[in-house]
Amino acid sequence: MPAVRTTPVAAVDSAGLLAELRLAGNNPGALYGADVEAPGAGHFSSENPAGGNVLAEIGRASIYDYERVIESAVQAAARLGALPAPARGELVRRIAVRLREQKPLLAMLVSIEVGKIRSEGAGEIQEMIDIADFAVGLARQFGGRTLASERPSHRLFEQWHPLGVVGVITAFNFPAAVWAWNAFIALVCGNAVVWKPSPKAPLVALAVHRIVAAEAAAAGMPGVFGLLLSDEALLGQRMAGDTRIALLSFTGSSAVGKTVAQSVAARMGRSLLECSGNNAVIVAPDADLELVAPAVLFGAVGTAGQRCTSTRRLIVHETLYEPLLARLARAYARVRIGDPLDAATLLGPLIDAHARDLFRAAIAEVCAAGGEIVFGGRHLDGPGYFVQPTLVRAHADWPVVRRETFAPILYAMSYRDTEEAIALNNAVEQGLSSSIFTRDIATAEAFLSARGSDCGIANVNCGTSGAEIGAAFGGEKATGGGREAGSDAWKSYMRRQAVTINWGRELPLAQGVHFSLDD
Ligand code: UN1
Repeated sequence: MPAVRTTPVAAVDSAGLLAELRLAGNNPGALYGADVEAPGAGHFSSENPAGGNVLAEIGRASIYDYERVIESAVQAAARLGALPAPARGELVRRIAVRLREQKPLLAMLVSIEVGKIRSEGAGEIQEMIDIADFAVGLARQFGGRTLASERPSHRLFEQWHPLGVVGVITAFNFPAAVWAWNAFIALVCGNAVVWKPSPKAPLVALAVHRIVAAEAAAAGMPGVFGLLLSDEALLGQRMAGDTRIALLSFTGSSAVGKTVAQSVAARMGRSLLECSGNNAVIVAPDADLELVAPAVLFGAVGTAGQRCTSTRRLIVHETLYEPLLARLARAYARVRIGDPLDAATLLGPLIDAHARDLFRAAIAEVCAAGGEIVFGGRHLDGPGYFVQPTLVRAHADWPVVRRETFAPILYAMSYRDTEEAIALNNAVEQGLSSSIFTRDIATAEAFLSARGSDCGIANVNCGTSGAEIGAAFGGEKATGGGREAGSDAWKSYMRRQAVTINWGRELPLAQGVHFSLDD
């Protein structure tokens, strides 16, 4: 396949973007991994996936940097926890103002560093703003339940306190928003936050960190946001084993998530996991294909298939199987592949050469198993890591269909009855997102019932990806069980305390127990 043309990063730089963020080696002193004066442990590179060129050399945080960042977070957490929650909300409100101002710049940086198309880069920053606004409101709504005590003149209630330091390890695909889900909620809950972003997206992390750290310092709360940049596993492992980190939030593969969970559990810490998905769309016989086609296109091809919520499996009623595949093939053929900064592009690059290799390996494996490619299947010549949007007739049992490949590959299969479709939806290790297209209330309700989808997200007549921040986000089984962002996900970032106050003159015991020296 011919190579795609991309906007040279130098052209963007001459427009002042990178210079304004003091990146791209203009000011090497600004790029050290723990945001300190001197690097301790060498460098690693940030690469532009659309061009394959190096954007910046990043100083790797050392073990000494790690100690300094964690210790200052411990001290900052003590100060922050003493601040009333609405005052913590005020800090997040100020951050949201700055994010609104910087949205175009940050969005473009997301596009340059991880290859999201412009609209999705903007959506990423909007998701940060949305969760910030949510956190500001939440800061005035923390409440514990008051319960009916069985004892006279007793009051029984629950209250919530901050945990201390929350660690957040994020993936490249949502290089800012997923951190914000965790960080802004953790902050209004009264915790300091130490962030270890993906080594594939350090510039986005640095830019975000600059903004939030400046606002925290201006609010008299320096140190509440810590940043550790490294391309080595060591610091993440250290975070997992570090008793000073009360909660460790991890976003990434199920395989790594499992080791993180084990290390954190070994010290009786808490982990919050948001791991792999293998999300399916079920298309019922009465589905409206006018809705299905764009939903599947966005779910499977959007973000180059690199969302944990991306649609990877298409489970179609046998009566609609051929017409839908034909329709999708026509849509796939019209997808513009190329420079994520070009407004006409729908499909940007995969994140790196390794991701492209995994795409190629999955295509080879599905073809060897007997899969039939309906559209795509090929990668484009460099520079950059572009692949075609790919639609394959496949079988639910094949190992390649059962694992998550972070690429725009959609495996299609047909079914006969709703029970079978739901069984196929649930027949994978992962349990993040799912959706069904139907106008039939019984079919929809079967999908939503306890015997329906086993995923953390179950949608009707909209796709698997692109959730709002309002509901709790996360999934079951190998996805890890964590819930982040909206609803009552804040409870993960606090410790609950049950309180009984006896305001009477007697000491009655619960459960009618008598324990007295007098009779
Ligand atoms: C992820 O891919 O890690 O629901 C998060 C969505 C986005 C978040 C995805 N709001 O697709």
